[in-house]
Amino acid sequence: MESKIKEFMNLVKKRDQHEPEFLQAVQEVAETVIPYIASQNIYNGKNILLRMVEPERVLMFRVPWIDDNGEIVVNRGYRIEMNSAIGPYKGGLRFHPSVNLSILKFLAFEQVFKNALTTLPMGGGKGGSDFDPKGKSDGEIMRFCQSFMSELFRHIGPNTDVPAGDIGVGGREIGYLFGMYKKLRNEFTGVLTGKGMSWGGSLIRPEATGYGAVYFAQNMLETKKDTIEGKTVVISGSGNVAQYACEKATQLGAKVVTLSDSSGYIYDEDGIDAEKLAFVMELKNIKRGRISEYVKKYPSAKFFAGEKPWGIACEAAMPCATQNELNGDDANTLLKNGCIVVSEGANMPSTPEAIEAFHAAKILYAPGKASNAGGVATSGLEMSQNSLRINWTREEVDERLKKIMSDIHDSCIKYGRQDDGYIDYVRGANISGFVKVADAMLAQGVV
Ligand code: NDP
Ligand code: 2IT
Repeated sequence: MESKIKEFMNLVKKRDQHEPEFLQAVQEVAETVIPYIASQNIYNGKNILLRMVEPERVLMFRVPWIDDNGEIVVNRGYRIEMNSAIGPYKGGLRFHPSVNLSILKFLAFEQVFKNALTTLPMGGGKGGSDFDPKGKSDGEIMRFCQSFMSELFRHIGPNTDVPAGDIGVGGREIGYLFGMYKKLRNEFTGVLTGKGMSWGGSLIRPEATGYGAVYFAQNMLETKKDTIEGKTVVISGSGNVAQYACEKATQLGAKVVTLSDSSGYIYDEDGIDAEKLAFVMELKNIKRGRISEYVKKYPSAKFFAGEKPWGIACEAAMPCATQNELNGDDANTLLKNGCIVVSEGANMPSTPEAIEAFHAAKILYAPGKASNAGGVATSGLEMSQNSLRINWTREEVDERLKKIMSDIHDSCIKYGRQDDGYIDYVRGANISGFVKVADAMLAQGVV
């Protein structure tokens, strides 16, 4: 089996040797899915995984725009249309200076499995730009989004490819992107998700990723007849996912003690309650400030510049910032300090060494493609509401979200339970997502 996996990875490495994040994401899937394929006659010998690692289409384009000083700036735009076997391409847009082909291909690849897990009919895609939104004026953000969409509009559509937000892309950016799409196409359709409530958005979509990751942690803890109530939670990030993970964990009786950004983390021993979180939301979403400012408002909290929060003792950890933000040493520190559950809000935040440590210690560990699927699932619910031209209530969407997270948890158990009862959620999520997409690909022939 080892040699089969190696042989497969060598093929991928030969083509994509300069894409480390993509290779990392593929390696994890290959290790779990190739042994499964070998045990199933219907998938064996069909090169399905080889077809899955090749995007159906990669779009790369120039995004020229004019900054507030009148200078012409040129960024690079991308959309990876990875797999449409079970539905239109679906996945977010990331605006961050680190964005490149490797990062977007890893995200698009993970998205294919994640979207399949949601039980909704969505294929996988991802896109974005190396544009850095930090320090830009509203006008600059708008002009950039308009230029980006003036190329992307010809490739997307409600039945073709439906982008949404990710790092650096929230409600404001989706608004500017939607406005330009509507103008160019002269069509009001559900082409993007994460829209505002008065123009086709869904209640609970802003909350969905963070809420879903906490619901998933609850589902995992239930297998041990435990709950999140009373637990100390360490969260990284302070953006969309981190904020709503903090909100839901607190509502369910946990104590969240950290948040972070790329400059460092804050530790609030007393817990980040609803009032403090409201301050963070205004600071990050409206004033677009830095998390370090938290300690000016709440002086009993501490700010640790340039550090990550994984050294703080906790029972639950939720990495909600970015890929590879939690390494093997961090994982060992968390374990030493008594962490028993890790629910990833970000995509691929734990390195392979960290995952190995969690598995060796047999703690509850959920990979992002399972535990953060609530965001895209609720995007799927937004698409349904747009097609039906109706709006569901907050309670209705939240109930559906909870049910989807619990169904994802069930599918992880179905394919991830080991002989000793331990649930390998990585294996469970990868095989379950694979089966759904592979069956559709087999039915549709070699295309
Ligand atoms: P936001 O842009 O709202 O927030 C991102 C947060 O992560 C910020 O606090 C940011 O800090 C921090 N961060 C970003 N890049 C880095 C970095 N290189 N090093 C350290 N910190 C960093 O994004 P989201 O909250 O939407 O996304 C967070 C994660 O969740 C991503 O991995 C995303 O792919 C994933 N995700 C998002 C979903 C969604 O619906 N939005 C759905 C599923 C997954 P700073 O401000 O300093 O950059
Ligand atoms: O990584 C993700 O799942 C997202 N950024 C959300 C994608 C979406 O289409 O809602």
